[in-house]
Amino acid sequence: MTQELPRRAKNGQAAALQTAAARKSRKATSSDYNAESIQVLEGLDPVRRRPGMYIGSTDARGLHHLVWEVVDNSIDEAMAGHATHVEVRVLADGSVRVTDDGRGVPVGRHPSGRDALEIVHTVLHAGSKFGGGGYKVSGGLHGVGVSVVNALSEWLRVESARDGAVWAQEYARGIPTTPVRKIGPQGNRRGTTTFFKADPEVFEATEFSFDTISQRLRESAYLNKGLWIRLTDERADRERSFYFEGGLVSFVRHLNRNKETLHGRPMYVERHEGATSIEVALQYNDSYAENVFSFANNINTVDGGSHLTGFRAALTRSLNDYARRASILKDADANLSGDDVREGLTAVISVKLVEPQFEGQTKAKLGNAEIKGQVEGAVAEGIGQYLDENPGDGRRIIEKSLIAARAREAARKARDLVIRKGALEGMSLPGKLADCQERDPAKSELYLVEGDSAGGSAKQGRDRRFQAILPLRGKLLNVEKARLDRIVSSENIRPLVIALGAGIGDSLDLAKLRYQRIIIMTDADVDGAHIRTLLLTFFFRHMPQVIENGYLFIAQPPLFRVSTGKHTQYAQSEAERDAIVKKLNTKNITVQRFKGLGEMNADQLWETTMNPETRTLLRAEVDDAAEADAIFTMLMGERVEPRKDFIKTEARKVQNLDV
Ligand code: 0RA
Repeated sequence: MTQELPRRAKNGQAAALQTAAARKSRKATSSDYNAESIQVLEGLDPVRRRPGMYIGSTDARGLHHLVWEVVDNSIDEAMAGHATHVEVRVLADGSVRVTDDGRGVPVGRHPSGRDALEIVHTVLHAGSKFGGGGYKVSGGLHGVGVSVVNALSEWLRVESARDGAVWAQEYARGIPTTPVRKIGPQGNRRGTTTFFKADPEVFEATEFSFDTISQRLRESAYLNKGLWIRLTDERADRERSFYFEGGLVSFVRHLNRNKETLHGRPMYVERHEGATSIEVALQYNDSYAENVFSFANNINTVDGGSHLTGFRAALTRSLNDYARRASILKDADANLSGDDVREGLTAVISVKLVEPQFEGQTKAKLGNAEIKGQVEGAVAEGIGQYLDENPGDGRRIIEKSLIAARAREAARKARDLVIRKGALEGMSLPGKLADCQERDPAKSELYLVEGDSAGGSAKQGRDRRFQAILPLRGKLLNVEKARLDRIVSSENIRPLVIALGAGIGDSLDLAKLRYQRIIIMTDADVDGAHIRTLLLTFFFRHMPQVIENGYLFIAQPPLFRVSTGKHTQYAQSEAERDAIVKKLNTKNITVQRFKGLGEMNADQLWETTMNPETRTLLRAEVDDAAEADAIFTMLMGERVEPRKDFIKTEARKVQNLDV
């Protein structure tokens, strides 16, 4: 290996220079090194041309994909049993360092003549060709390879401690700037360290978020019990370590941390079958929401798949079996449905398998058919045994499911009543709704407006051809604390459900949704924030498909109007107002602060908040379902203490509270 180095040095430098030149000319020149360098270029050029194809986007989410990619390689090494510690450090200059104590990325001459380390970092999808085997991930945005990170980094440096030495190589935008060099003896160091700086030419912003990284690393630590993960942020002198002896049991406890649970200890199932491992933890709480997360090879399979199907089948079957065994359900009683037994359920399902097949548009659905039966068998056996050993817990869970079944029946009746009543009135749309003329949902917008006076301005200001207005008055029901039967009969939610036209609960049919832009428009004050949160909770809990399809938006009314008599400008924040005032410095200006939507006249409301040409809308998105659930539980749930804690912490961040 050592004797290879001088040649590699020459080759490495040549490759770096020639690739840069070739990028301009797009032509191969004569020498061998050039031909090789062009191969390198062809390897990563598509990544720089279409980064979104490889990391999803170039916004904050795509940016963080760089970290996940590098960290996941280290976690793969830990899953394969070769590493125990992973450390992520955000450095003072905004670059990131990821270290593990695994075997080190292979170094040395590859049959192609180039160094293995260089190939892994400069050829698309090369990583997997170096064996390692085990639970490597394939498909989707995951496991695209460190070469993608390299291509999208202003610079990257990798160090691999193995075979008696520490080896290093550096790159700029994916192109080697040094050969693979021996930088010192191995000593007692082992494993891989990667430093990289996201390329500001590629990303809209290059600032990494401590909270986002922390959240993800915490989740990885839950999914890999016994693995130590540390996060350090030099920018703010913060540090956090994750290590969970209990793995998924700790995960479920964490998800239920602000809820009242029905049984003290989560149920836990672990089974290994050949190279496949299955792990499931679950615990019921007294809420009405289902909170089930599934993973395959540490990837959050948000669209479920065979492991989730197997889990659900086992849960319904084993709870019904138990209920009959314990004579809680009698011969004449109907079985509990899947929906009934999943009310108030928090569960995490994690499978690890050698050749995962990820399906669907987002590659977030596990396809391997054999997994269904394996999960179903393991879970049915585990739950059955738990219930027999803990009959008190069993009874509480079955009773909760029975109440859920009755509530579902009551909701069905209430819904039928609503529909029949609507039919009797001839028109099923609520009287408060000022509908639009457009009938194509893709072109229709519904504004949900706080209060009658703002509703009035909105009705006058709108473009009635495609904009409908539904004023919401009075207290909105907190859906977090209510079951579906109360929700469909609530005075404020029912008109909303009817106006949307898609039904709710079991009968929800998104194809019938009358508007594909649903826009929450509330005042920029505390009451407005409250109503907005209630509405977001409603959609998140009862019509998540509306959010998933990108149909839910939040309007951004301005806070200030700055006018010079001739010209008028609007500002959405104090900073924006100050900037405008500063610009107009030589002039006579009036600044008006809008206390609420009702203070704006119809023209102003149209111009600032409703006109598609000039308005800004925020789209509601759920990035992290576990975190979103935790926040809604905390903001809207039964427990007061977590809410107080949250308000205290968040209050420190608030600069200007408008009460
Ligand atoms: C394939 C083979 C071997 C190590 C790795 C991959 C590896 C890759 C990364 C990426 C980050 N940390 C890593 N640690 C290890 C080694 C094969 C061998 O030594 O026999």
